[in-house]
Amino acid sequence: MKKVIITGVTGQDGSFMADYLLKNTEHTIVAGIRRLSVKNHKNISHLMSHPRFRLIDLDVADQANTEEVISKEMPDYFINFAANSFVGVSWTQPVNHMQTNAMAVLYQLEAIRKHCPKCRYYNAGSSEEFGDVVETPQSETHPLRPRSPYGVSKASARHMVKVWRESYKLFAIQGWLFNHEGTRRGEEFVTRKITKNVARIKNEYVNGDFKPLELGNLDAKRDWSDAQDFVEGVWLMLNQEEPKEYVLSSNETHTIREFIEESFNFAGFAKEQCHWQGYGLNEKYIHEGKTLVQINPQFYRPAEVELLLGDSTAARRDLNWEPKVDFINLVRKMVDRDLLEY
Ligand code: F7E
Repeated sequence: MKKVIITGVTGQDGSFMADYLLKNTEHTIVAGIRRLSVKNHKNISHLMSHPRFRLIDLDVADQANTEEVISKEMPDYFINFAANSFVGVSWTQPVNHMQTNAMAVLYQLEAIRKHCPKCRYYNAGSSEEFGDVVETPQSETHPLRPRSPYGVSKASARHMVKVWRESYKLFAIQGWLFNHEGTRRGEEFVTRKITKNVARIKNEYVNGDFKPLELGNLDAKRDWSDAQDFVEGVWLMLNQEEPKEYVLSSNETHTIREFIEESFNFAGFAKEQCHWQGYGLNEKYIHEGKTLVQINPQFYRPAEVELLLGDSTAARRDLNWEPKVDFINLVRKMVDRDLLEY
């Protein structure tokens, strides 16, 4: 029986990883949690009484705390999902993003190097590191060209992981995960914002009085998958013989506009009965004369990653991994849950 420290366990990826490992392995999960006066344990409440799951205080931005936890726990695996993961806010909190997403990785690598160099380490990397892409699709060989402070923080963490792996022979890796979503996705990310608002509008529509969903750039293209498929890919990556990094992606790309159309469609606003009207800031999505979606320029970003399309051929071949949920079933799953919970 081995010990796995997971950070960011109250978030989408950390909680799905804990579920996956408790179900598929005999390992003990030590969940590093940042102390908050108001707890955010919704995604892990079902795990609290599990005999192989326990919480510890761990603030990844605190070097002393990180070293103390790693030296005391001596984990076999350390999976770092703690991050400031919202790209949109990284322009207003760039220092915080560098501290949480990059410096924290340095603290972890140093503590592992000093106290438990046999520990297998994973840091959450991102397709945002590719930024303004020069090749499509993007595979492991695509250059790092970040477009946001968030992208910079993840790219710098990647360089550190590589240098620590090569200098100290650590099993330290950082996969490139394209967008991954699901029913535990934070409500500020575009997919969940859409499915939550579709559920709200569906319920309010009957009274005829509802506020339209407000969004920014509808033309950005993303490669979306199910987060539950990705935690399996991360675990496979961590258990190879040699430490090698892979892209995880669906290998399909869709616009925000398509996500909107499919979401409303599942909620009963048939695509054939809706239409787009106007251009730019005046563009609207209309159903029977009523505006379902409109643009609010506040949701545009100072610099946008316009197109992401992954090529996960290598992971599919070497790790025998492939995503089980495709785009349309991901949308359906998220809309169904939000309609049920509204
Ligand atoms: O934006 C556009 C926005 O915030 C997707 C994170 O998990 O994946 C995620 O980063 C797109 C962008 O995710 C709104 O401009 C339009 O083009 O859902 P998002 P993201 O920035 O792609 C990567 C792989 C990560 O690593 C990140 O941690 O949607 N968009 N209107 C909007 N986005 C938001 N959030 N809100 C809008 O109203």
